[in-house]
This record gives sequence, C-alpha cells and structure tokens, in this order.
Amino acid sequence: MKKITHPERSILRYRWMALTGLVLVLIYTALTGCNQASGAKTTLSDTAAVIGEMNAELTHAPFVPNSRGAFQPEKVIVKIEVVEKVMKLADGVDYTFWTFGGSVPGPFIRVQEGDEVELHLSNSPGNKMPHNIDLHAVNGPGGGAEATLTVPGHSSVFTFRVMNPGLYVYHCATAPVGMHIANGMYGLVLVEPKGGLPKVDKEFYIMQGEFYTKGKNGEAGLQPFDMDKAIKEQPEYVVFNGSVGAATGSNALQAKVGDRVRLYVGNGGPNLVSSFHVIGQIFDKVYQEGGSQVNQNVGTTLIPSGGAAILEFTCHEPGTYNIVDHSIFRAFNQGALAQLIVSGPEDKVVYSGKVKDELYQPGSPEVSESEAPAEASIPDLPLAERIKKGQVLFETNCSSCHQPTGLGLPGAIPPLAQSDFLMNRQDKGIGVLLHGLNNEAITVNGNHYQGVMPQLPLSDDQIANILSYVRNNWGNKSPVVQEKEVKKLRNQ
Ligand code: HEC
Ligand SMILES: [Cu+2]
Repeated sequence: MKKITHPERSILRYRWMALTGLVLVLIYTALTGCNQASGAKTTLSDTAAVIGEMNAELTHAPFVPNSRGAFQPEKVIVKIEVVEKVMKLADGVDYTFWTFGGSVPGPFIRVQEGDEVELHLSNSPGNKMPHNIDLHAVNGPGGGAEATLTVPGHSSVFTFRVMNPGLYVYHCATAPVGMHIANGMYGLVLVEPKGGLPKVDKEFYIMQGEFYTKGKNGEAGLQPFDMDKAIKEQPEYVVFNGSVGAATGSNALQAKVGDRVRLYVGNGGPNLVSSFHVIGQIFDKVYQEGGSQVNQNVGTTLIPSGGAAILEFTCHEPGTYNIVDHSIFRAFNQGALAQLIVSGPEDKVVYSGKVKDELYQPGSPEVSESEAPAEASIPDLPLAERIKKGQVLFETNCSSCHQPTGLGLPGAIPPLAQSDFLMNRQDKGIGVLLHGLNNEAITVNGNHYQGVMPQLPLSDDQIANILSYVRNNWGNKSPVVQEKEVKKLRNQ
C-alpha cells in the first residue's frame, strides 16, 4: 500500500467523495435491482478457495468423463496436444485433419463451477502450422486464444476460472480461423453447476462439423481442403464425430430400455446450424444452447455453429434410432447420421409396430384376395420393361436409404450393388420387400448390419419391377422377376 501523503483536507474530501460514490452505487443497485457488483464479489471469494490439484480425465467422443462428484473447486490441469494427421473421412476418402488430441472432435473436458483450469497446449513438433485454443468457457480476451498461440515444437500454459456453468465449444482461433475449424479443431468443455447435473444412466459426446473437400462427396483418395466451397458454405460432408459412420453400425451408441440418456451435442461448424433430431425420441429435457434454461418435450433443437446443447430422454422402446441433422439431405447424402441402438423388451402400448398392411387404391372397386386374378392369368412382362419401371420406383422408394449408387451407407444401410445377400437368395429378395427386415442381424458382403428395413406398401407388380431393376444394375445380373412370383410368396 502506498502511504498517503496528502494534506488532511484532501484526505477528508477523498473520503467524502468515496462515501458519496458508495451511496450512489447503493441507490442505483436498489433502483435497478442490479446486484452485479456484489454478485461478482461473491463468485470471486467462492472461487478463491481452490482445494487441491488434479489432472483432468479427458475422453474421446462418444465417451464422456465421469463427474467428479465432490463439489469443491480444485485446480484442474488439462493437457492437450495439437496433432496434424491423415485420417479417414469416409470409406476410401482420406483427409489431413488438424486435431486437438489426435481426434475429431477434440477431448471432452469436464470441470466444475469454481475450478481453476490450468491449460497446457502443446503443438506437436511434426506439425506445420501454429495453433491456439479459444474456449467459450473462458472470461477473458480471445477465450485464451491470445495466451495460447503456439508454434510447432512449443507448449503454452494459461489459467482461467470457470465461473459460469454450461456446455461450451472450444476451437482453434488461429488465422485463417475458418480453415482451422474446418480441418477439425473443435471440442466441448462442460462446466458442471454447483451440486452437479442429475445422475443419468448413459452419457454421450457427439459433435457435428462440415468438411469442404476439393473432390465431390465420395470421390476417393486424399482430399485437400477447398477454400472456395468453405466461403460459399457448400460442404461435401456433414458428419458427426469426425467421419462418415463414426457412430453408426458397430460404432453405434448403445443403451437399454429404461435408460436415462444424456447427449452432450456440440456443433463445430464452421458454417452450418444444426437442426438436431433423434428419429423416434423426444428430448424431454433440453438445456438450450448448453445454458441454464431448460426446455421440455422438444423434437428438434437448433444448435448454432460454435454452440452446444445438453439433451435428455428416456429409452422406452428397443430399436435402432437414427440421429440426424434434420436438414435432411445432410443426413442421408452428406454423412450427418449417427445411431443409438436400444436393447431390451418391447412395450406394445408405447409402440405397436406395424399392425396391418393393405392395398390402398382409391377409386377402384375393392378387390378381395379370392376375387383377385389367379396367378396363372397374370401376364409376364419383358425384362427391359420391368427394369424401366423399376428404376423410377427405386428412386422414389429405395434410393434415399440405399443411395442412387446402390452402395448404401457404411455401417448403417447395406449395399444392393453386388450384394451377396440379395443375389444368392432363393426368393430373389421378394421376401425382404414383402415383409421388411425388423432389426434382423444380417451379413452383406462380409459386413454386419442390424437395422430396420421398412415394409413398404408396394403392389406385387411394383415389387417385380423394382427387383428386376435392382438385380440387373450396378454390376448385378439375373433373370427378370415376374409379378406372379411375388404373388405366390405373398399368399404363402
Ligand atoms: C428407411 C431406409 C430403407 C429404405 C427406404 C429401404 N431400405 Fe432396404 N434396407 C434398409 C436397411 C437398414 C437394411 C438392413 C436391415 C437389417 O440390417 O436387417 C435393408 C436391407 C435391404 C436388403 C437386404 C440386404 C442387402 O443389401 O441385400 C435388400 C435387398 C433391400 N434392403 C432392398 C430395398 C429395396 C429394393 C428398397 C425399396 C423398395 C429398400 N430396400 C428400401 C433400409 C432401407
Ligand atoms: Cu489451429
């Protein structure tokens, strides 16, 4: 403290001014109900008492670190290494990712309100670019970006107090910022409120992001970043957890009937806003934008670029649930698809499944089975005609899942192109189209699938057309499928 050397009078005047100031502040506070000043003070004195020191448990998506449980502020040391490396973006497609901790998204950081975080950011000596980290959980310039700008072969350290509970995005903010994010540099930090979030059975970490490759979606090989497409916001891939199929099929999230599930969902962007939805589930609790406001009973929630949300629901019914960006072409054509497989007993009251399937032909007189023409009287059509009609039917009924290429979606939807499962079947695939496949485990060309192929309301003639087309396209070859063959199996 500096010694006061002013004459007595000025000290008095200073005291008087200070007192007036304080009175004014009190009046202002009383009038506006604004207690920011005292609020900030409380937070600071609370956070001042940091007991102990620990290394943070960091996890890669879809896993989430355990809650510490003990709610007293600690000094938490978080060590993240930035690694630039080639990894798979889609089947046959590679990309040079820039990563926090070697994965996209980066590690999940879980801390508690009041903690002091000591963040160590190392830039691997093999890297080419400088990097840094901007954590949206930081109160301070650049969210830490300025304090952590690090060249390859160096390491930076800074500390921050987490004073606001919530779920926050972190990302690299080194110029060109968009490019660092587009290459995969993002992750989530959860600041648990005092007392913690309520306990649940399963917690998962999902993060969306887009990729802008020079080559079109599906074009094989190592794909460079395309700045023009990024500026125009026209990605080739929109994915969850860093690659197409990162959380589908054998990588799907798993839960049981009765489980309470909590999803920590982030959107790294760099550009798109996510219309996040789990097909067949209702988020009975949504911490909107990762904040403290809880919304209830939501079907689709918006997650801004650079934002997050905490979503909860209870699994009532077994099955495979597709997790999508409901800007739906992104899901079925660009990769924004994950899956949750719920196992356990069915509850027919909650969900009956299909109970009936009838032909619906408004205008034409009802045709009962017995009056329908006998198999023998149904005419055969030539292969070329069936293929032509079948192609149109395929495009409207099947290609959204099996894709126009017939290649399906890795891990989620099996291929029809050169499918040994389809081509070796005695019934030519008629049974699959008549009845669908309800969560049956099947193997197609050595890959395992367990999904739902819906039973579609198709007539015998239509099924014959579709199968004639499918079984003679994309390198498949086999005889025509006739309507009477379908009818015969339907009547069995
Ligand atoms: C909603 C998505 C969806 C639609 C629409 C769909 N399928 Fe499927 N299909 C699937 C899934 C998922 C499976 C795998 C089911 C399993 O794992 O048991 C499958 C399996 C199949 C199989 C057996 C596996 C294989 O690859 O050979 C055939 C054949 C098939 N579908 C044909 C079709 C045809 C033809 C259509 C259009 C009439 C169609 N599907 C429409 C999702 C779909
Ligand atoms: Cu970077």
